[in-house]
Amino acid sequence: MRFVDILSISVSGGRGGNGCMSFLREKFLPYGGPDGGNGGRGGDVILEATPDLQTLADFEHRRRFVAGNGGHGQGNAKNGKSGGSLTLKVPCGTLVYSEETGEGLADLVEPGDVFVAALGGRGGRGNRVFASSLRRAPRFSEKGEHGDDLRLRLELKLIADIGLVGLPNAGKSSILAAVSGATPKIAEYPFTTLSPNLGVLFTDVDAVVLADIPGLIEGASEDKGLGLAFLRHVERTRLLLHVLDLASGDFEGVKNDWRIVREEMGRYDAQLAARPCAVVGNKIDLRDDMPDFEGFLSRVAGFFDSEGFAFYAVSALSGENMDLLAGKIVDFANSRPRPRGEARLFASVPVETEPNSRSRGARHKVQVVPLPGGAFRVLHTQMERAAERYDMSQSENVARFTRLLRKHRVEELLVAAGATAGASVSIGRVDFDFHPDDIDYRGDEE
Ligand SMILES: Nc1nc2c(ncn2[C@@H]2O[C@H](COP(=O)(O)OP(=O)(O)OP(=O)(O)O)[C@@H](O)[C@H]2O)c(=O)[nH]1
Ligand SMILES: [Mg+2]
Repeated sequence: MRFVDILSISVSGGRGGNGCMSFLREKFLPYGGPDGGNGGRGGDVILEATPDLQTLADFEHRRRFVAGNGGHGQGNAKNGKSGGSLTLKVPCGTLVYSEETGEGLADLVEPGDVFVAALGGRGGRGNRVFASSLRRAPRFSEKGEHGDDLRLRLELKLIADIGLVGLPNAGKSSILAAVSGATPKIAEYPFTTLSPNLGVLFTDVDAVVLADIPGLIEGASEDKGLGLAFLRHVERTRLLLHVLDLASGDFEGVKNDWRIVREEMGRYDAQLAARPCAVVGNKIDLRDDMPDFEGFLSRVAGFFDSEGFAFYAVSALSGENMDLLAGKIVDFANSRPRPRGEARLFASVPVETEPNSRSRGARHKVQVVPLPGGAFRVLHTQMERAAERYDMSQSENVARFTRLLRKHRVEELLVAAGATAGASVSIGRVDFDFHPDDIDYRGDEE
């Protein structure tokens, strides 16, 4: 399967069902009370992190997700069914951004982390709800609301404890295979690894996750080789293992290899270059091909010692010193357990507290915005929602809505903004013609 780590999707909550206007009709009971039920709530679109996925590739073929609509209310006080919610599984480490604003909305790190990406619309209320001792026969009901509708950018930053970095062909994938159960592709040519591999090393305390990424080369920051983008998958590790190929037996060459990778990492992110790092000199099984292997190895070890980095000489192929390396990895991971949740770049929103995308940026002050062509838009969250909810084919709803406009002095504001009779005015998703004062006002209160 292709490795995909950035893409956009669109999500829509289901529509709320319409409320019903109905009156009880029974033989011998000609004037029964209002009995219209409520519409059901629209379903939500939810993102949930799972350890079973390591890529966003599943989203490549389907980008649009719509949850189920709520059922309409019916007579006989029957409420509509709630719409079905849709849960989309994403890999652990998925960041969610609003495509429109760029705002970070959630960072799903731990298995089971969830984020309500799009809330379903509220169901409309049936006329039964509006009955009171003063208003015995309400002849109106509400329509269901639209669900949230938004575009999201998903970006995966894998969650791993330890990251393997180095030049192509150094043996990163071989080391991953030797210390964990992973079976990455290993071959004698550079750029064998084209997308990150994760491997797990089980310890008494916990499982340590290692990430093996494609090799970096000089100029990776200018997009040479596979570029630096894959470094995002070691960004959240606590320790880097920098793998060096010792096969050349050339001290200056090894130092140069080290420098290249350090510099490229520094260009990606200075923080990454400052991350705790241990150096692994690999392929020491080839010592017989080198004239003064011991002298070479002690120079390399001395260099890293003076630089302040732990150094381990190993052979992923023969297994020499691999137990030692695995032991060091485990010690490190146990002494510095992964801070749960703290790896998050920003808070993820748990499902029980509504993310309430609607209250996010709610507009409480009425604004009238002139549009080209003599039209106007009224911005005000409560009125926008009412415009959507009120079924204007029912005259009592028209009266209710008119009262709301009066309460917020919309007519005056429109006139002040230059609106003349017949101007087109939009509130939320609904358009009206502006006819000042032509709707008769019956004084009963909400
Ligand atoms: N002799 C010897 N060869 C090794 C050792 N470790 C790895 N190799 C070989 O080196 C080559 C590269 O190994 P990989 O593990 O694919 O290297 P990599 O760093 O993952 O390479 P890229 O994915 O291309 O960045 C393969 O042919 C391995 O068999 C070792 O300890 N000794
Ligand atoms: Mg590899």
